[in-house]
Amino acid sequence: MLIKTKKEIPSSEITPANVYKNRRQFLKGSVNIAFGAGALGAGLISPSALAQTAGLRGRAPTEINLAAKPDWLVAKVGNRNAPPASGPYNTDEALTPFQDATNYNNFFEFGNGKGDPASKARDFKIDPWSVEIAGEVNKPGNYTLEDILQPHTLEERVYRIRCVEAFSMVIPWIGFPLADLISRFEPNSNARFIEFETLYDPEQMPGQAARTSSLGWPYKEGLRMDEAMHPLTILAVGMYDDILPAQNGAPLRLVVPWKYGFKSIKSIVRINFRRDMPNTAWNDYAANEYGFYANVNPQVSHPRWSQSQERRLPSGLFDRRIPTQLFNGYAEEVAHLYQGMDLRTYF
Ligand SMILES: Nc1nc2c(c(=O)[nH]1)N[C@H]1C(S)=C(S)[C@@H](COP(=O)(O)O)O[C@H]1N2
Ligand SMILES: [Mo]
Repeated sequence: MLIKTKKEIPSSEITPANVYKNRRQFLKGSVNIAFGAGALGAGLISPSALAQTAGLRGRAPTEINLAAKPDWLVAKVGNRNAPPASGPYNTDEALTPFQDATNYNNFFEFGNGKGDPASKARDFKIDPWSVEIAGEVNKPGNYTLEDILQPHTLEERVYRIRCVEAFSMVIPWIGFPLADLISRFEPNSNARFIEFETLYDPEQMPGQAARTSSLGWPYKEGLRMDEAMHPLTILAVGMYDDILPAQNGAPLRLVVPWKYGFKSIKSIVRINFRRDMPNTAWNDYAANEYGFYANVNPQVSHPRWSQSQERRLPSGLFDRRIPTQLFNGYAEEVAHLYQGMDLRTYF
């Protein structure tokens, strides 16, 4: 179990600047691997293998990518509840170092390379930010981020995240149950699904303007209502004791730990309650490869690679491969949601 402290990390424990810079060079020179193209071949040497920050959350505050950090949001993230010690809401597996979690990202709005989000989202603007609540609800409208977050008490959730490309991390998110937000806006009895949308802003998000991009924008995701109401499903506004960096989905993202990472949509601007199952970005792109459910399942291969193992970051000189667990290790909590469903058909 990691001991959680709120004290300042001594500067001696922060990654030395030269190591940090070397790593940036390294990432810049790395080959871009598009989503799905050779999932297991993507073995970058982890920055932290060089920096050896294992077990530390330490970093300089300036490393966070954002045009500005709203004071009220920083204060709110700092005032969260103490986390429950362990159990499904908090794995005690070693955290992925901050450096890896923020420099090896999928956020195709900022480019196809794993290092693109970190380098191209430096000045991402999250202030002002608003979220539209739409569809089958009693209280639709445009709400400021402050209105959205105001009644919710934040807590830490240390979850595994497993990408469909077969890498995984352990990340300490800060957020609140999506269920609490849903009940506030009072969905009516027609609401059977929820659809989420990411910001569309090609001026800030070069991947949306690029002709090389094959995804449709805005990025969309969706959940069945019972999945959305499950207590493991959270909206996150922070990670590693701070607000979210741009590359991880600032200022507000979904985290659904038992599903492949692409369900955990970043930088949300719209939440739409629907009668019918929504289209989703990756399913529209390749329906035979990326399903709506996308539950982590070692038995159901992606058409182009096995899902039986995963590469746990940080990887050092050699990849650390571990077996993938059904529902990413959350089967006890969520398997009942899919009772009677053929998980091969509804992948
Ligand atoms: N809007 C948006 N959300 C997104 C993505 C994306 O490209 N755009 N990538 C997804 C994928 S494939 C993964 S694995 C996770 C990665 O989250 P992380 O970078 O915080 O680890 O974000 C998901 N959310
Ligand atoms: Mo992913």
